[in-house]
Amino acid sequence: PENRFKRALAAREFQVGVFLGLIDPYCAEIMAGTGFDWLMIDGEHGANDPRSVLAQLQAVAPYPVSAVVRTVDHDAARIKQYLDVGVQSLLVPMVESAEQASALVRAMRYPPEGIRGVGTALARAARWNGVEGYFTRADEEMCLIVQVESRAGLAALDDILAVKGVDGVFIGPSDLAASLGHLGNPGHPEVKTAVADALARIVAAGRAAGVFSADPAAVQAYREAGAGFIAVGVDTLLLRNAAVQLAQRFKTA
Ligand code: 3PY
Repeated sequence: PENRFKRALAAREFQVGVFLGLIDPYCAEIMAGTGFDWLMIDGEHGANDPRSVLAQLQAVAPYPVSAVVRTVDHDAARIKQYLDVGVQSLLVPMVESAEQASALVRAMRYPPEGIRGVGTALARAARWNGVEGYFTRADEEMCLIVQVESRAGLAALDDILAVKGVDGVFIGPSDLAASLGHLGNPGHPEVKTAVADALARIVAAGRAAGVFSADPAAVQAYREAGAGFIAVGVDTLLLRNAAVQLAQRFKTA
């Protein structure tokens, strides 16, 4: 099936999203109906696996929202399992070289372009069942977003942007802050300047630029710097903040 997220990024349609860390299809379905353009199912900091990711993909499928899955690492075998359950858009953390980006592009494609193993799992047996030219079509609809979030990643950004098959680059301000010596302070001016500069370089290279920020002023600044897809919150924090506010409102002194 057509990858709506890939098309939206290529068409420069601004995509506002939210991170899902609650590891649950019930929560994912609630978030799918809230108006966000994309949801990031977090397999890096959330304890997801292919089964929990599949359950969330199924939960959000009826809604007009795109699902992006973040992997815990660059492992091609793990990526294969995600693709086999139907994931089409991957966000891969801590990419620091063109070699790493190329290896990810290959992991998402069948031979001869890539190394993806050929199986008869869900993606092929159900979603693409009976579709003419499956192998080529499946490759074409893959969307790879690499995450640059370290000093080394920034230094390699131009090389990474030159890798064919990288649809976009997502800047991780929290890890970048840590790497730049400002652990816990993604709002530090040095970090914000580095993020905005990276976003502008990504756009200048003709790729989609993405970033996370829960600070509305920073979201605006990053949008002005060229970010085409931004995650503006996390379900865990949204739940907690709403619950704390409600409790405080009715708590007797
Ligand atoms: C980061 O900020 O480091 C991320 O990974 C995205 O929030």
